Order: sequence, then C-alpha cells, then structure tokens
Amino acid sequence: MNAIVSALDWVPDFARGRVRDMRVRWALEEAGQPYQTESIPTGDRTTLRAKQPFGQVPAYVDDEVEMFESGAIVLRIAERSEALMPRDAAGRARVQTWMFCALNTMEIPLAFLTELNVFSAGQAWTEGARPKAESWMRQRLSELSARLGENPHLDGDRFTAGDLLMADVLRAVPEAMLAETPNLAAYVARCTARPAFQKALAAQLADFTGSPPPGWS
Ligand SMILES: N[C@@H](CCC(=O)N[C@@H](CS)C(=O)NCC(=O)O)C(=O)O
Repeated sequence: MNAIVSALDWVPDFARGRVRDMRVRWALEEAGQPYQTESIPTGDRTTLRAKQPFGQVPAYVDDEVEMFESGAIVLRIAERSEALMPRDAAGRARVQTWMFCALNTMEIPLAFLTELNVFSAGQAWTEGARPKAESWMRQRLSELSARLGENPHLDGDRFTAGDLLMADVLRAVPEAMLAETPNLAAYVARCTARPAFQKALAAQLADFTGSPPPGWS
C-alpha cells in the first residue's frame, strides 16, 4: 500500500507551500516512495481530530503504522530509506541529532518570532516581545552558521533527513534575517533547489482546491 498523507484543502496565501505536510511529501519524494494525499476540508475539525489529536496536519498511514507529528513521520520514512539516513549506528545518530536540532533548537525560537510577525502581527503586545524574539533567533542562526561553515550539508557532503527538516524550518525565517548568515541562506537555497523539494511543493500547491472555512475573514 502507498503511504497516505493528510493535507488541508485550503489555507491562506501566506501559508501555501509552508504547511507541514511539505516535510513529509519532500521526504517521500527523496526516498522515491510513492504516496497519496487525503485532502481534508480545513473547517472539518471532526475528521482532522480523528487523525491528529490537535486537529492539525500532517497525519500519515503506511502498510504498518499510523502516525502524526511531522518530525516522527520523516524519521519513519528516513529509517526505511538510505537516501535520507545512513545505515550505520553513528551515521543514524548524527542524522537524528540534526533532526531534533531543527525541530527543537531552531524551530522553537522561530515559532516565537512567527507568532509576532504573522499570527499576532500588529497587536500591541508584540512590540515589547520583539527584541527578545529577534535576538534569540539571530543567536541560534549565528551558532548554526558557525557549525555549518563551508560544508554543503550538516553531515558533510551528503543530504540527509537532518537537512530536510533544517531547511524546511529555516525557509520560514524572515528573508532579510536569514541573509545575515550568507552560508545558511545558500544552504536553504541549495536544499530547496532539489528536484524532490520542487516536486513536493508543486504537489502541495495543487492540493489547495477547497474554500475558506465558514467564518474565515
Ligand atoms: N508539531 C506538529 C505541528 C503541526 C501543525 O502545526 N500543523 C499546522 C499546519 S503547519 C495545522 O494543521 N494547523 C491547523 C490548526 O492548528 O488548526 C507537526 O510537526 O506535525
């Protein structure tokens, strides 16, 4: 059976191409594993909650497992594909380390910044929080930039599931801020130029065939 990935049938323009099923689609494309999507109406909380306890996407099913949480799903795909994770214990540990780094060390400050810049944009409280959010993000970017150095990928020459998650997180950093660390900006450009990313992106965009849920303004 092909894997099935849940996706939303409508999101506002700013979120198109950025919904977290992108990570799963990208991983499946890199692994060369065929998949189908199940497009769920964005307002259908009952169906969404039946698949994912928080009413979010992605959820995932294959011939053996049912899962949610994009990072865990990418790990499942990587464990079944040498294209995303080496087989030896040391190599697997390095990839898993970078995967958690992307989702924890980098995505947490990014989520704080995105809350201010996007979801709560224009609200008075955000102005007091902005210096802290920006300095936290900049600190993490500069530390990651120092570690990446001139390497093409986090584990050296080869692209792994660690790069997949890291690049997917970093591409949501405001462009001007990311440009302050030119090696990271080039790294994101390199990873997202991969044919598998481009294929996943086109597929996500093509799946937005629905309408805004009732009450959306
Ligand atoms: N930690 C979850 C987060 C999933 C998540 O935030 N999904 C968003 C789209 S990117 C969503 O479904 N939002 C709809 C909602 O929260 O109502 C994961 O990585 O899978």
